[in-house]
Amino acid sequence: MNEAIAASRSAGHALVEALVAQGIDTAFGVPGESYLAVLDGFFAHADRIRFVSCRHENGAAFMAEAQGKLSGRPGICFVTRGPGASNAAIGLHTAFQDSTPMILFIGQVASDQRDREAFQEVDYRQMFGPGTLGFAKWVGEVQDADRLPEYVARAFHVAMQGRPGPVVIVLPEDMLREATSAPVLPRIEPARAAPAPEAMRDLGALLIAAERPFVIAGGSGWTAYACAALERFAEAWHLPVGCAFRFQDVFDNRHPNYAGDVGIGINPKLAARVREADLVVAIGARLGEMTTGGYELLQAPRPKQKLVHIHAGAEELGRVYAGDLLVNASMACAGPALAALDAPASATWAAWSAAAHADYEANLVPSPVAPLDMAEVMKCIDRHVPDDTIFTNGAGNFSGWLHRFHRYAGLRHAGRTQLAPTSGAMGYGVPAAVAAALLEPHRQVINIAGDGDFLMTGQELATAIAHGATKLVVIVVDNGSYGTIRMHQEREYPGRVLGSSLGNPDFAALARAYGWWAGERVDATAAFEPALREALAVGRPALIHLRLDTDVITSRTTLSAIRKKAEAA
Ligand SMILES: Cc1ncc(C[n+]2csc(CCOP(=O)(O)OP(=O)(O)O)c2C)c(N)n1
Ligand SMILES: [Mg+2]
Repeated sequence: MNEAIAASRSAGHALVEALVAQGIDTAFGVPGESYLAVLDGFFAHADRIRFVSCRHENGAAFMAEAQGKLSGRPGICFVTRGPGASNAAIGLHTAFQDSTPMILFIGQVASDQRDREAFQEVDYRQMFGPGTLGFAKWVGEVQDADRLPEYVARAFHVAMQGRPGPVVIVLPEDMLREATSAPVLPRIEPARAAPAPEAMRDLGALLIAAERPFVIAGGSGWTAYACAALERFAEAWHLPVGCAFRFQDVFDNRHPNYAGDVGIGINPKLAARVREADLVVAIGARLGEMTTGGYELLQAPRPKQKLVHIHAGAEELGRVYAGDLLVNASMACAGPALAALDAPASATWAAWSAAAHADYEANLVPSPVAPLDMAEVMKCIDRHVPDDTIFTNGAGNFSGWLHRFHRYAGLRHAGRTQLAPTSGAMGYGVPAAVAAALLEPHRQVINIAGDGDFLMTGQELATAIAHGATKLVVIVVDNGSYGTIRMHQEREYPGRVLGSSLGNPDFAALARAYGWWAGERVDATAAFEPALREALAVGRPALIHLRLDTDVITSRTTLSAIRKKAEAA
């Protein structure tokens, strides 16, 4: 495309050209009459970019969020005004909490109808604007077709720079139809903050002075190169490395320095170790509620441990914690700087580090459960799928077995292998899996879903078939319950159970109705392996329905034990 003289075309076409120029080959959405000119642009450029039409905007937005997580560049979602934008809000919230680059384009009423509460009119700057913490880094509205490339370019910059996150671009219907000869702008690379040399020297000094250091790695913006550098840093300094909540693929789980995940359902020994550390070096992780055990493992606002926090977003530094050293740096620059730090010949804490890994290994040994042992299910999956398999999940206790027993291959070897919402959004797993299967069709994708979680976005099974996904297996863990909530009820109000029981469909029959393969329901551990073999070999999307006793509420305890304890208290 010649940048200097672009032929005149509608702004809708120019927008699709701009996405192509940014390297985007897939956009997700649900069509609406508010952005027909953009759909026509997708039609015109169908040889270079596809529009994946979804069955609900929550599915489309989650798919775009997953695209952002997988690629490190903004995931792209298109929705129509009021109703479409409202449905897509959960994807924005997830991208915000997970620091995922994403752009949500929303069709808007025509400019000459504005402010009348015209059909489906919403003011998105108010709805998602920076005043509403948690939805968007920036909301822009394009008034002038000639400035559309400028808005798209800024959206890409804002979504990727600093702490990555979602951006909303509002597109008035009449603007999209206007002709423009504005040239598209070249591919954007985010500006990246690098750590100052003095900061690295200070970090070295803090490490030398420490006795029990601990690294928490996580957040977004990691590259394979930066992850490899982090590994070299951990090896040279003999540091134990834990991964932040739902960023378990930042560090290879099989590496001898790996200490486990610092998230929900944390290994108690790991929690004790983080508390006991005298220096915590948080690299890329946000230090949110889930990673800090409710701001308790690291006490807010002044932790007992010395704290070094390295983060790409300056506004994250000192937001909650008064750290001893705050370093504003992108992971792409921080990784190599850490690897370049001169390490001492030996570290006094080498045994502490080895013990951290031994605790992680010991935590992989489950206590047996009958008739269906979820730990064995996870181990069986790991035996049958390659390292670069992408695992997705939504929210619910079922995810605890995945997070505890699956060993995520590090991003440095396999790219991202974990698509999971730190926002705790139920319904994330199915659309994320469909997106992954469409975007990276050569890789196997496994979604572990809860029965509650699955039905929030299960309609996207249709999208998987319509767009030709193949290497995709959904495993529904059916305990007949919004089990997580039941667990909290039994803890806080023992025996007073309301609203958490589920009447479920026949999940396998449902999947078959969508054109998926599904076998017999799996009620016992021994039946899982043959079901998985078939699902992996069938050549089209497959669903496995597992029946789990409601009482088996986590990998560590039962509902009856929780209730008994609460009643005794
Ligand atoms: C969109 C959304 N709605 C509600 C919740 C609150 N919530 C968290 S876990 C959960 C139950 C999950 O049920 P299920 O998927 O069956 O998993 P289980 O806990 O039974 O393993 C609920 C309702 C949430 N996290 N997200
Ligand atoms: Mg359930």
